[in-house]
Amino acid sequence: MEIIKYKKNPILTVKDVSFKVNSIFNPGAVKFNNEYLLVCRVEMPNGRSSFVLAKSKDGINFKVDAKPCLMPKDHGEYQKYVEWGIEDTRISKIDGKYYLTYTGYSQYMPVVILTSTDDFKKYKTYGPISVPSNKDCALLPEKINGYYWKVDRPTADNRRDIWISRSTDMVHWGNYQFLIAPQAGTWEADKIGISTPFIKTQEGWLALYHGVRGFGITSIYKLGVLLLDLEKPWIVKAKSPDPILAPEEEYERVGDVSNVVFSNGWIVDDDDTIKIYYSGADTNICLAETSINYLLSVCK
Ligand code: M1P
Repeated sequence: MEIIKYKKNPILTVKDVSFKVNSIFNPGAVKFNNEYLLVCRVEMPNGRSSFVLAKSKDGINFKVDAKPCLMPKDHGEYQKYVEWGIEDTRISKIDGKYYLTYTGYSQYMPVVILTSTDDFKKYKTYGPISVPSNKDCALLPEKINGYYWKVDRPTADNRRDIWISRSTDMVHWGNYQFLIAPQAGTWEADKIGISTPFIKTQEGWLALYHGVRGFGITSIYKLGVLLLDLEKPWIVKAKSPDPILAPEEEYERVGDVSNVVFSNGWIVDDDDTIKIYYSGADTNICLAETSINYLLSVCK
């Protein structure tokens, strides 16, 4: 199975939200209590984002909750690092608990925030697990060699590379290592960032990443595939030379930010098909289906 975009995309828009928002997009995704759960970013009319839950029995038809589940004001002593909003969570189930890694925006610029939950009702935040500027953080779903692993994108001068680091408690991180840089002269030449959380496969740790290329006053966001070594996740085993998902349809081309497909959540179904939840033009939530086999096959 290649990539099949759902024919009735988008599956969620502002019309599905009962409170006033500018947009709903970039959801983290997880299966919880036999339901598909999206932790969606809602950009409020003032331009600052919070998260709201959307739930579904079939992974296609979602109902959005009547109010946000997590807002900047819920961050206690860390509120100053999320004053301008929380964005684009990745969700990983580790040791039976759900960990959310997302961007906290503030006058200090983007940092990665770590928060956990058992039930998507109560949340415990651990505050920033990076210094600025850093974002697009995904965790590996299990310990390797006694360590937790996170992959993120620190920014320095004109570098936009992806790095990996490790931790024994998920709060204190070290052993930072460069992982992969944008490939010059290609669709991802300007910057890359990890998109989805990692999935364990026989071939390695599999994730989607986004690549960006600028053309004059506009940029195009597309998605590719990354595969890390199972035992030594600091080694890139393979990546897709070409993007696997790109803005083509009007709902991906036209919106608050044109020509963007962006994903930070996917769900593996029992039969090995994967539902990729992604957003078109930073404005809606869409669905595409594929299989692990296909994603592995495009990695060279
Ligand atoms: O507008 C596209 C995306 O731009 C940013 O992503 P990144 O910094 O990784 O390039 C984020 O603001 C993201 O939310 C947005 O979808």
